[in-house]
Amino acid sequence: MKVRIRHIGCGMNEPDKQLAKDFIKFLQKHIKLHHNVTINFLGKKQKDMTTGSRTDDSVLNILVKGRMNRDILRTLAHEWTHEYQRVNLGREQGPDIGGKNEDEANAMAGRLMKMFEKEKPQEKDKLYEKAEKLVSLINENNNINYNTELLTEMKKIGIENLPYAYSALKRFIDEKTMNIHYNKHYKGYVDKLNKALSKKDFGDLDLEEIIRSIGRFPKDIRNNAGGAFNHAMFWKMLSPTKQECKGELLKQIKKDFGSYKDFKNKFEMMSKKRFGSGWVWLVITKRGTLKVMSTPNQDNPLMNVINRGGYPILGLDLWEHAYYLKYQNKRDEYIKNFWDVVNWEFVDKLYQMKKKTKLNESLVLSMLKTTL
Ligand code: MN3
Repeated sequence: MKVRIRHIGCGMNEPDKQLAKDFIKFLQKHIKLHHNVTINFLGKKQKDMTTGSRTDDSVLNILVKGRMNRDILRTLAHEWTHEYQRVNLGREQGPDIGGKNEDEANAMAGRLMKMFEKEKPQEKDKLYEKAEKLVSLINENNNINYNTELLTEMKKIGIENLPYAYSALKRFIDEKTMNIHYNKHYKGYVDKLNKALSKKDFGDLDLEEIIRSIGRFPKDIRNNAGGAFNHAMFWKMLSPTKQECKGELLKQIKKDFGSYKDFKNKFEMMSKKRFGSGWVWLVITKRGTLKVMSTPNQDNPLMNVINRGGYPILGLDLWEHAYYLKYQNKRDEYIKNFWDVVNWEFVDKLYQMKKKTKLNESLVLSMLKTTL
């Protein structure tokens, strides 16, 4: 593996260049890439970038302009993590739940900076030098009114885009409900989660890691992290075009439930039995088998407070906010129509991926296990 470094009008002096080189060595030690990358330290931002960007042919662009500091290295660590996700983990096309790639890169970058500071305490002063300066540089470059929040912005949990129009799932749910569900309810969970996370330093975690370790968080984080994660999954589990369940997944369903019809019946029965608000899930267990289960409120089978959970690969929102405008009290009908919009292609991909990785291990956590 080779790293090619280019300095393009970035005004880095020799000590800065050395620091950057040391940092790249450090990155390679902890997040090993096996392919060649080019790192451009730029004096001027390119289009589509704020402080960093990346191309699919492994070129990382990092905005420097005059000074080397913590935020610049953090940006580099962030883009480097994305390279790892794309090439080593093959995540580019893969299912990316809850903005996982982005959240994970943010969390990783934060962690890597702390580790680097521990390894190189003599560089600490330099790293923190004039962090505000970068912000003002970006301001004049962009003509966007950034404020100092930019520095903490990177730690936030992101919002998942809706992969279709609000009206695209009409057979299942109407445009108005979809709009309110996505913009008011889902975004509300993410906003409240970020607000709650900012009150105390819980460490740099991505959303999935928060879910997996939810027991150590207060109740409001449990509700809002659950709401953020469940809905981020849910949007991806729905498809505007009707799909069939097939392949490996169908085989496993037949094996664990007897037949596809038996699985559907079980899923519908569990949905109807859920009293009040909650979710019903198809879950892959630690043993690699499939099962149907239901969770109350915004809990998720992946939460470490849930008994005999697992990784959910399909879920249905049973809150009234998901269906009431269209179905009112006819929740059974809403459950029935769900089958018309299941994105089986996505569910199958998720199943394949989770079958291969150890269920109770976050990829990034396991990468850094020795240092945590
Ligand atoms: Mn909902």
